Amino acid sequence: MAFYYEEPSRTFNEYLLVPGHTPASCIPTKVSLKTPLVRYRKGEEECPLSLNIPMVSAIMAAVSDDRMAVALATEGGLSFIYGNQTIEDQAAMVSRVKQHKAGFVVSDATLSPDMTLDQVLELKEATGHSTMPVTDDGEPHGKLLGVVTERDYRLSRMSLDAKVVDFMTPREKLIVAPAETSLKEANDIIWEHKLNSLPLVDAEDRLVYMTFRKDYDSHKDNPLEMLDAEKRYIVGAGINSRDYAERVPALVEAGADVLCIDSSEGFSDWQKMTIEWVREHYGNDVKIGAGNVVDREGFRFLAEAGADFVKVGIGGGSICITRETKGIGRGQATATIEVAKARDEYFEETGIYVPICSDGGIVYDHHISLALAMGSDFVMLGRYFARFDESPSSKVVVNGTYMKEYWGEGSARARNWGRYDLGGKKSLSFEEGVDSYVPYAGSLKDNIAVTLLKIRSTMCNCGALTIPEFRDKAKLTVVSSTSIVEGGAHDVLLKDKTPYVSKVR
Ligand code: RVP
Repeated sequence: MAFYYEEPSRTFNEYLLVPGHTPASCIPTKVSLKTPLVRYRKGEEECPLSLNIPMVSAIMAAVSDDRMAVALATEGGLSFIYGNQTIEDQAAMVSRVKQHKAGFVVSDATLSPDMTLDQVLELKEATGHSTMPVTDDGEPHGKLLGVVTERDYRLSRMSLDAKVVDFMTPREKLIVAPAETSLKEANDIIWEHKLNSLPLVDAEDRLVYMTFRKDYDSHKDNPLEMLDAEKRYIVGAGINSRDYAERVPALVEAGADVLCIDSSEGFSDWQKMTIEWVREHYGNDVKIGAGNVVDREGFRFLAEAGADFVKVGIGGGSICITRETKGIGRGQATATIEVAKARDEYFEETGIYVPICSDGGIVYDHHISLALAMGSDFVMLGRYFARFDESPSSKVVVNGTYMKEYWGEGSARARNWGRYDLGGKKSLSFEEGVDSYVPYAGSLKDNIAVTLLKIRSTMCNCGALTIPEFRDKAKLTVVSSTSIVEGGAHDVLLKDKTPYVSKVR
């Protein structure tokens, strides 16, 4: 006979935190959001790889490319570069992230001399960069021919067909420095000559890095940056359980710091075989997460197989229709709570702590706090990050409002069927995700600052300065559907939803 769970499976929206005592010492600026990313012997050793904020971006083509990875690592989180692309393209993205040393930029807006002003403007719009190096082949490490900034063109006076070579500031007028220049020295040169940028070149005059005045300042502004021992950004990458023998070596070679098997349902022999292959070829040097699971058994299976972390969640993603199409899944809150218990039980038995990640279904910022209180070590978000400038998807206008495109990896658009099947040969397939728009929200930096402040404030309301303390002290309550209504603005007419108003004297 089938097994029935006694309790209904619940979502984050059905819970609230009941505040505890807040000591005077407990203020948001003192809260640490540091959290382990990979397995370790808790109490005996330091976790070999931790996040400085408990947020990672989803393994999705609409979310995590190299630009997102740099932006998120700057804030203390991590991106998993999407795996639904050729091995070469994915490895190239990883390698571009690793070429970004903090403050040293490999330009993703490099021009060639025969490009037109129109193309320059397009690239400026797409990347948000207004200073663009010009190289002989248009590649980031080509021979340096000049630089274009907004000061080099006047839109009112120039044709859009004007060629870069005719209006750039040419190489002979540029101040450059050798590739070995330190960030401090580069910054001194920038200040001394009142520059906005300084190209660093090798002995053959090939461009190696760009350094910017604003980046030196921002480096000081980003104390949580996720950097490796060589001051390069930390980055993750998604893999699948089919081509790992080719993909993993390419990603490791490109410098990926951590991998994650990307599958909608991870309680399978395919995942075990993938982890075993990695252990056989790399021992514990290559970190690999697995998932997704929604119960104790699924967690134990992957933890025993050697996963470095385990992702939790089936069917909760905003673009996900797996529950509708296949009838599998579990409320995200219930799944997180049960898997967190399984993680603690596994730790009690073995001394090994395997972090868990609640993946999908975060709608409001406070859902992140709830997930952490329920025992999640960090959360994975797709929709949240897709809304920002840094996501790879297009910005469009829908009914007069700016939106960004956001599509599921199981949608017809992504055709990432490998993420959804069980490893056998596939001829037929069906969609488990949709293609959609999400409201454009501006820059990652501005948004994440507010989100993190909310999490820190909530933690202080519960008297906690660290995530483990928060988990210990949190008191969670299930809310009735009537009290959910009470939780939002109610019984008032919202001004921004009330367009036609006339004044009465
Ligand atoms: P959300 O943050 O709610 O947008 O959810 C993102 C998560 O949804 C991803 O990390 C992944 O687990 C899941 N996903 C991605 N594509 C699809 C799909 O097409 N069904 N689901």
